[in-house]
Amino acid sequence: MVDAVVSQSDIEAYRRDGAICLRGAVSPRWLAVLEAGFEMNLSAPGEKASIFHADGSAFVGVDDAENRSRYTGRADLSVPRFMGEPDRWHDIPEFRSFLVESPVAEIAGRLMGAAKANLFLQEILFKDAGAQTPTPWHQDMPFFPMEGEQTCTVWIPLDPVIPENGIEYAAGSHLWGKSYLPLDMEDPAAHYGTDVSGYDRAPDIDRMREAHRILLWDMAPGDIIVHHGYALHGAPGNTSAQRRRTFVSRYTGDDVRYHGARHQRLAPAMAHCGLAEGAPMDCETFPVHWPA
Ligand SMILES: O=C(O)CCC(=O)C(=O)O
Repeated sequence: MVDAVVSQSDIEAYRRDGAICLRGAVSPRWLAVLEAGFEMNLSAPGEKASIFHADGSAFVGVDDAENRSRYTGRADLSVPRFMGEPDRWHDIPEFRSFLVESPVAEIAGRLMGAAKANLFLQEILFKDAGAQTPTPWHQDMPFFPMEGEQTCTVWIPLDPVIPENGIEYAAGSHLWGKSYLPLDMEDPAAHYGTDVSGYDRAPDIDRMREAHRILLWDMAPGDIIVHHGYALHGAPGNTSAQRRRTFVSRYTGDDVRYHGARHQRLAPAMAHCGLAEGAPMDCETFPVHWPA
């Protein structure tokens, strides 16, 4: 990572657009560490992995009892797939050392304008060449059992990113004052949770692209994106000939409070954090990674 971390103009661009691409933010040394961890994760998916095959069949990790019955496919790691898995930093040392020792949490904290950054979630997202599963337009916050403004995701691709395998943002959407219904990524006709009050339906950005400033960056390994928890974003299926491996870490700042009660699906997975409704995020499950 670079020493300067983030400049004042980076902070201003992040505040204005809700997403920023920082060039060359991860050093070759840290990239090699992440690559080693990623290969370990890919070759041995854990019990929380979700795997979607190009033919539409899917496999969800064994601990997901609620959803297991909805899927007919089995994991076949030899065919194009979209795979995600959360929180392997607990058992993959390379992920842990990157999160704890690199300036990634500091970058998040400074962009959020926070005095601290708690790691909320670490994930890998792997889109094989030809894996057609899109990520529909969404905000992250409605999926998460918390409230507040200082939340962000650091999106770190380990492969070149081009429009055919990239991620895009509606600039400024984090300032619209909206919270969009968290659609089920695997079945966008459904949605997570039973309490839909307070949510709007997300606008169909793809049908009105000219009405928005869409942010979409070509990226080289080492470049990263940081996006706000309320930034509206989506990613098409990977129609390119190259796979796209992305390491993702998500952070909360000072103003975020735990609110598990309104989440029917995600909160139970986080219930072990032991936080009371309305509590600050500080706990073993969401450790403060910056300042160290
Ligand atoms: O990488 C992708 O395809 C989607 C990522 C995303 O939506 C996120 O990290 O919040």
